[in-house]
Amino acid sequence: MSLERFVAELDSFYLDAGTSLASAGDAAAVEVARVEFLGARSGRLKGIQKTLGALGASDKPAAGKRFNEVKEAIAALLSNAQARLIADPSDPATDAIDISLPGIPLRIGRLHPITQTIRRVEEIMGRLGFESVDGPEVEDERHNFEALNIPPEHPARDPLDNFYVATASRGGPLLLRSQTSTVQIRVMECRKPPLRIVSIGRVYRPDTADATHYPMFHQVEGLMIEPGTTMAHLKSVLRYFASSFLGGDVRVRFRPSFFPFTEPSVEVDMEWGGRWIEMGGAGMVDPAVLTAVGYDPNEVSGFAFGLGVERIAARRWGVADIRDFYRNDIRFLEQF
Ligand code: FA5
Repeated sequence: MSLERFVAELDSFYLDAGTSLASAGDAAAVEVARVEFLGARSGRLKGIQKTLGALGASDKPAAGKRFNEVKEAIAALLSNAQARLIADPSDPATDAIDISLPGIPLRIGRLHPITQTIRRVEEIMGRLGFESVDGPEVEDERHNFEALNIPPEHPARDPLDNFYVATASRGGPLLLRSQTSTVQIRVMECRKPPLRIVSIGRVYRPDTADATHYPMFHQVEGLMIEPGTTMAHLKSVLRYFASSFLGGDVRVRFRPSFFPFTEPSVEVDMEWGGRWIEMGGAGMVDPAVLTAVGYDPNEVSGFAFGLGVERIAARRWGVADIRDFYRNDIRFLEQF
């Protein structure tokens, strides 16, 4: 056989195979074309390959080169045709994606239980007229201690009991606030009574983590300043809060205590499984604190409280260890 004849056969093969593959409308037609042109046993390309042997030795290199070019070109057209059909999901004859199958359901996200608790506390306190306000997490010593009547020698200011950060050039040392009582001062500094606010946010203490402690936790601070406010108002508000948040049957106990910025002061305990758990501190705002922010203690009085958010959340849902809130185990978090 001559080289010209061999090349002419290859060209007509290329034309026929290309036309068939381009016009194949479904996967079955592509397969028929594949077998006809490229089939390993009796495909047309196989037949042409066999005639290579009949060429003269000097024609073989050029013929072989041309043969390989055509073979590769047709292989490319074949995979294009297959890809084109798979990409067309409206063709039921292909094994393309079945658009009638139900989809994979998306996992619905939800709010973290601590976020849910914060929103619920704000909602309950809002019913009593307490407005929600925010304060900074990086504080100066004035708002975290001094204005709250906590003098420099007080053990609560020990550097080992606080997370001090870089010393500010003008305002003195800065620290991650150890309590939300800072916000009482920030609000009273720029507003006049009457006041009813709650402030919920993160606080930081170098406490060792255990079932009831974490080095970062949240507090709910409440503050009410109005003429004639008494300890009875404090008890009523905390009882209302506890029964709204935890259920009507929850028992609340006030235990005498001491905080430098309240007088008298109490610890607020709630009953849980036959035991009393400390949920927070509270008291009547100390007259020295009122004076320091420019209020007249003869005209107004008020109460303040600070509750641990993780503890009330744990009590509400029966979580035995507050560290579970921060383990990020989806199986735990999914339950809320
Ligand atoms: C205070 O922080 C006061 N500022 C509360 C206060 C506010 C008193 C207003 C008077 C008036 P205490 O340090 O006791 O108080 O903390 C309050 C609550 O925070 C605790 O009862 C507890 O529920 C929670 N708490 C304290 N430390 C941790 C901790 N490491 N992890 C989780 N919760 C904590």
